[in-house]
Amino acid sequence: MTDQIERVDVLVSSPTRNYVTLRITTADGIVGLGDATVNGRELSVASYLRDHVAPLLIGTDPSRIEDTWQFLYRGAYWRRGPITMAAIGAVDMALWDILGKRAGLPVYQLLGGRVRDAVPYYSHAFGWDIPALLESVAEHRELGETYIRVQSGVPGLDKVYGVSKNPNYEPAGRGARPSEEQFEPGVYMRHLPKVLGAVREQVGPDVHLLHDAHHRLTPTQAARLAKSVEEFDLFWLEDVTPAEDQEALRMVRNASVTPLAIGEVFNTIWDCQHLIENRLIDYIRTAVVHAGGISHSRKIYALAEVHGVKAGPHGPSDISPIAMAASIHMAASTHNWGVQEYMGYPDLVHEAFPHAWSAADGTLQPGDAPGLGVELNEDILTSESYKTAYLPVARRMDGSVLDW
Ligand code: CS2
Ligand code: MG
Repeated sequence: MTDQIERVDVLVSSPTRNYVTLRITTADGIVGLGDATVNGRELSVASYLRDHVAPLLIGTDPSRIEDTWQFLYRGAYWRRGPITMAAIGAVDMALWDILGKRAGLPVYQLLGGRVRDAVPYYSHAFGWDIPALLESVAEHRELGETYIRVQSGVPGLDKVYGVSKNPNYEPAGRGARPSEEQFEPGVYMRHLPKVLGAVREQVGPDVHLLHDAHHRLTPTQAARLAKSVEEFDLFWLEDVTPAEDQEALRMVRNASVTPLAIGEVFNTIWDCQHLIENRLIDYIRTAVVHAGGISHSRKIYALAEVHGVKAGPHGPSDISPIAMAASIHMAASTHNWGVQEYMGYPDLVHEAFPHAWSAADGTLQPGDAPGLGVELNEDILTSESYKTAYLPVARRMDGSVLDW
């Protein structure tokens, strides 16, 4: 076969932060790219790909995308989990990229064509106090954004998720050990309604506001918080409890009509199934890279569509522009779409991964380059080597570990 897979490379690099990139090359020279980045565990995915996946792909037919997915998922015997599913996700993205390039079509066309003219995104406004947050929100409004996530500092806490002194917020700190942060739910829960009230007053009723509680509350605390912010009409309240305790959300659902989003730490449809089938959420947050790629994400979104749930994929700067491309192609062609998270990237990341997709005035466009429409700048990627970095660990004031 002239179009079989001839070469598989795994590139681990760190243009401002660590990324794991899979490159599959066919015998007739077509290159497919996939993102395999799992923030803080990049080397594990790189090894899974290099040691257990790449050798199995050599000589196979890249057009057998679903069969390759099933082979890598079921053939490993041990399944699910962020490392396995990011590795499979990267292969899947790369094979769709190759198919698009061979067909001369952008991936969204292969997925059924456009269902929307532009893909709305939300980015991150944050500030250590309410005045600083309001200033940040105003800056995002000036960019034409109509979906804005708002995160603020909490009085008495010197570090809080989602708030940074660096405009390019990267939660993973470089170093041999994770940093530790203290957090106390009570003071946060009392402060959030003041924050959201001030933002809602500034932007008016038509701007979509989002907030990420980042896994930290008990079910009862989550129910109380969701009820306390109902009047501010959030687009969604995210990760209000640890996602794996899915039945917990029924308490939140019963207490409030604040829309709920969860799932960025999920990696298969089976993780999402209970929440979706019981309509315990409004938006499913799985990212294409972490949930087995395009092929598996399509199945999650289809299950969601049946139950009135929409996609709202995770899209921080710790998924690479390749996975962002895949997500935007899916967003352009998936009916039940809520909003795409898009934090933006430092200039060096855009230079390391030249891409056809674009962001402007609060919306994203996939571009019409064949495949995913992303290239690699190998000079940058080879000059910026991996640097050990970990996401923080949170502890309560009594020293016990809390979800960060
Ligand atoms: C956050 C992420 O964007 C979000 O919704 O939950 O920033 C998350 O903290 C990071 O992706 C973790 O690497
Ligand atoms: Mg989140």
